[in-house]
Amino acid sequence: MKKLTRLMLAAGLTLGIAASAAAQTTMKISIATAQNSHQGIAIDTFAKEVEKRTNGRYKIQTFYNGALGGERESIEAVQLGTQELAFSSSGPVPNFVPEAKILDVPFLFRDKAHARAVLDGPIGQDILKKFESKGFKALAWAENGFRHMTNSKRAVNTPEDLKGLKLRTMENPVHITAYKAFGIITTPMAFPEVFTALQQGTVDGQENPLPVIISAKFDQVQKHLSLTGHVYSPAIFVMNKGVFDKLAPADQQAFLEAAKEGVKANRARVDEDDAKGVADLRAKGMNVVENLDKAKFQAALTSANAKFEKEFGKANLDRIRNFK
Ligand code: EAX
Repeated sequence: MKKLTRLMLAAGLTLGIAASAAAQTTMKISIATAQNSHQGIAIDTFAKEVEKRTNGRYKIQTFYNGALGGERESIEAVQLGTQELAFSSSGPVPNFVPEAKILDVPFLFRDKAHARAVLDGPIGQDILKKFESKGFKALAWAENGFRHMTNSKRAVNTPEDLKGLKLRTMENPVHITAYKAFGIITTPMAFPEVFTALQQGTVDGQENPLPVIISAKFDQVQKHLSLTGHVYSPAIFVMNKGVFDKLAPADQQAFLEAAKEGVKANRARVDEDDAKGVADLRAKGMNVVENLDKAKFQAALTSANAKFEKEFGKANLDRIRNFK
């Protein structure tokens, strides 16, 4: 009898411990940019919403400024399971999920509304599913925004002005193909190294959306900004698939909804930064070239576009271009 009570007590204790451990499950999520950014607000909102929607049973620890590594490393860590979650631009994603590559094609999207509609619609959702066979649960598409060129050498007014500039690029094969077609000397590099590379003159410039240029304070190390808007830069909430699969169905739902809230906050901040970014960066001393003839930049990519049509199929590209 006594033995039985002891056993029951022990079982109860074990259960109790398991329950309190569940009450404190902590997961990590990271970004390469600063907390005060469109990505910081994305993961901060996500963390808050997960906690709220799971009544505090899950706590999301947030890391900024590449504290856990660059974007490629963070996706790798999620795949391996050493980190549960990451928020990253699509830059390094093709190295893990090649099907996502098509979204990085320059001048594919007319504007943010077009890009968001594609990502939230069947095309974007199909690509999210492709992450699953690679060890990820992709929770949602978010964004960086439209990328623009900055450099320390000269004002870029036409595609000819890009020729011979040494620019840092993301570790993304589609971008590299396109930028080479512009005549740019491409130097792929992880984001956490970019500020120093610009400062030391290892590269002349880089390209990123206004929210990244502002939050990374590139105005301190770059004179010229041209609103080329040459490519839309998606971002993504990714989670380790094994970790996601182990969640109770209601908690899985909570994580998915929290990611949606993160996306809303992220997009609102991108809109805000895009609206005030030019004035802000001018005030900080940058020379900004607006109203470029985009058709000229597009025309300079004819050879690259032929490669993209061959790789992705014209029909697939047109399906995105013509999506309403
Ligand atoms: O995600 O690497 C890049 O240029 C990215 O746009 C940046 O890290 C934000």
